[in-house]
Amino acid sequence: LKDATLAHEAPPEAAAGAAQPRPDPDMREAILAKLRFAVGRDVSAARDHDWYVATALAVRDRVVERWLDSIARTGPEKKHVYYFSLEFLIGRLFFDTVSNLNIVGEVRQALAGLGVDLDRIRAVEPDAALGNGGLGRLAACFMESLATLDIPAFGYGIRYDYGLFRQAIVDGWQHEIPEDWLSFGNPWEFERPDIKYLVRFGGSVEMVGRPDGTIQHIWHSAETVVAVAFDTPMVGWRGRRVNTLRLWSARAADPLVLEAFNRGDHVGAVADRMRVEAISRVLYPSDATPAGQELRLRQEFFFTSASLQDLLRRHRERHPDFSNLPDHGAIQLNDTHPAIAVAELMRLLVDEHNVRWDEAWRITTATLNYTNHTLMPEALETWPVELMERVLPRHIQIIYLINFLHLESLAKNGEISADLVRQVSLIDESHGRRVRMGPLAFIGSRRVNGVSALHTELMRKTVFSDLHALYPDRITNKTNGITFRRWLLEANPDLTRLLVEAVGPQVLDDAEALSGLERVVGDPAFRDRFVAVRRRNKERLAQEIAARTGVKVDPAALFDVQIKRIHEYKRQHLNLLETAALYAAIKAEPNRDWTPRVKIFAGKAASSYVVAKLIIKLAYDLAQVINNDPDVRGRLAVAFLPNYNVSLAEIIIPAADLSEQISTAGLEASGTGNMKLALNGAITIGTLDGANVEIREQVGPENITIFGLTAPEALARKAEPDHASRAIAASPRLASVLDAIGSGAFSPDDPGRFAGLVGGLRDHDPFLVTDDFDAYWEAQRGLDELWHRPEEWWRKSLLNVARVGWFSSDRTIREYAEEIWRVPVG
Ligand code: GPU
Repeated sequence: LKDATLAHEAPPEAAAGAAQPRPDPDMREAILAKLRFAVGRDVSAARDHDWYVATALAVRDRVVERWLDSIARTGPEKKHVYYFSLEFLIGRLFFDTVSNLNIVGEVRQALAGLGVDLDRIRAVEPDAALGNGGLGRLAACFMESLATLDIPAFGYGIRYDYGLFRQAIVDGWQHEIPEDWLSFGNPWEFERPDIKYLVRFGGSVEMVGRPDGTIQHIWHSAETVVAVAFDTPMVGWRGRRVNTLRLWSARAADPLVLEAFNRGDHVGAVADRMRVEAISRVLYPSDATPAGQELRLRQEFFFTSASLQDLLRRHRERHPDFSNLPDHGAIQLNDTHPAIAVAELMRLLVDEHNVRWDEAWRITTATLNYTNHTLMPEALETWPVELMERVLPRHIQIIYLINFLHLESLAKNGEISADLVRQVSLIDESHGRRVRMGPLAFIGSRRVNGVSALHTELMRKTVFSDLHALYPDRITNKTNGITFRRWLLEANPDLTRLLVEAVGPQVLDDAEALSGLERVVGDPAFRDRFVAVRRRNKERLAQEIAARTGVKVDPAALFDVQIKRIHEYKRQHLNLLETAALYAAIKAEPNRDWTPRVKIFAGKAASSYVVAKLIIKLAYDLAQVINNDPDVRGRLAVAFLPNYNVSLAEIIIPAADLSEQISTAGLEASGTGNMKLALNGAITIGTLDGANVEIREQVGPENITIFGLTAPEALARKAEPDHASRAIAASPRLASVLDAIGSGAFSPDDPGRFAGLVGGLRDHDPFLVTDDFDAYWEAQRGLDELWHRPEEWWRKSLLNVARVGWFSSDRTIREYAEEIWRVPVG
């Protein structure tokens, strides 16, 4: 068992019974050879980036061996999982790969022998930020767990030239800078020029009668785009299996042909080419709010069609027909972004492969599955019928037919009211005619899942209640999870080493083994070491804060962390109101024994989301006043860290004492940052929302701070028209903090800056910030007191680490495998 633990990272004395890595001359030679012959640099001239690429390529060779071996070992006969997702928020791959292959020590030593520091060169790698937030990161965690569990799988998505924008904060305002992540090349991807498919758009549909009386539909498309495959190996823990992430890039169909078409119009020909290649140019930066633009629909169809063609081709190479497709493949639709798969799979089977409609429907609904990630009505995707007719004329026909048959089957099962038709029809007639992608995905799928227990229950009771009544077995819950390899072993190696020592190396393979920690929570020596590890992590974060913002913070203070996309429903502004109120309270009673706190925020706002950008500005303005006020120095500081991404999360999470999960109950489908923070020892302050509910069940109610309205209470409260004014009238503290912010106390350069934000809270407050304010304030003060009893605080913190093993994405994927995909788990 070579490198059985993280021993390769540890000094020899810390390695609990594990063998030390042998110095490996091969790795050194491999790196040198790559530097010379692949990078084209001499050792004397090599810079960090050259070393990074050379090392990545040397490591990649090891990956490729296992990759080819995985493919050979599996064979195309075995059932495959196909994870369709418009987003894969991967982050960096170099250290993840080295760590999962268990060669950290080997690589570190080889580089050290060449005078190169592993940690310096790993920081050179740009994040692969092909996603916005939780949904995209979940897809990345799932790819890792699929490989870890030895499940043959493909991830399918888009190879965006530009990932999620880089966030710069200029005077408190967010600016978006293009994320040109491929500009220095990408050593992890393999272009596959031979794996390409034609994806068509527009035009018209001709109907031709066949001799047997059926009708054939011939789609005369107006535009053809080529989808070219780029494959990235996805390495599982201990390199057990390597799966493929296949991302499609859009290319114009033969540019020469195009040019001939546009004879004499060189500029027009190039412009057409730009329009085609725009499909894979950039990730839409909105999180949970549909962009609604034609380019987005083109992206969705582009990758869905290419992926379906790819897997159908592979099936046909082995089988005479598609009748057994569901036995050989299970497709998971990550939200409705690939929901057009329902119509496209039907089209491919019926129009291109001459499968009978009923048989095609049986195959489709036995192969597809759909994960829902939000209940917020404004976030549910719909497409104008008129747009779909223009972009996908054949698909709209298929959707109409699916809808007709669906409504007809209801009629057969009893009387059907106009009301029920309105509820379950795939066409929404209420705001112009629109195709509802959620119901389309629901009807076309074998299983439909939510991402936490509460979310799934609300799916059954709210958005999908009518469809649930018709198909009571279809909805199932699969509570989200996170990969412990990235979020514990890689992000927090010191804590990992301590855990291995305390509970044994099996914790590296089995997250539930963390429960062994229960035995040592009362051991003061262990606790001191735990606190010392956290202290080092906090020092590192303090350095990062100083480097990024200039704010100096004390690592001994309570690090209070809210890191996630900026959204009104996530309520960063509730946290900011509490910050301003705490500032006022400290100034009013400067001699009290206040718990020193650092309020740490990070997150991006969608570029068009004006209120979210104003919330960032509010954090910044509060920081300016608070951090420069000597009256509160050492007791309260505020930092907004720019450009939150996976790599920054890896630094913040191991250093967080308090995890803010304060969404309006009923609105956060799950949350996954909540799991990462608890795993690293943060105590959660949160509402009974999403997976917080299950975190409470796992860690015990005494080890989490829950406050505020529950989901049913929130729903009822929102319906009371004067709820906000009553909440404000009942809370002098809230009233005064709203007055201060609203009148410009924190924005003297523009006193009216936050008047609209505060006015919105006074008038509507749809996210119940005012209603939950007092409960939140009280909960925070309870935590202040707890911080003064460190023994109790660290006991709770440790129990969080001990009890969150269930949130491993290995558990989640095992559940998908058993119940939804019906594939064996290795
Ligand atoms: N989520 Br819909 C996104 O990140 N983007 C989206 O477009 C939609 C949902 C998130 C949920 O907000 C979060 O609660 C959940 O944990 C995550 O998906 C993964 O399921």
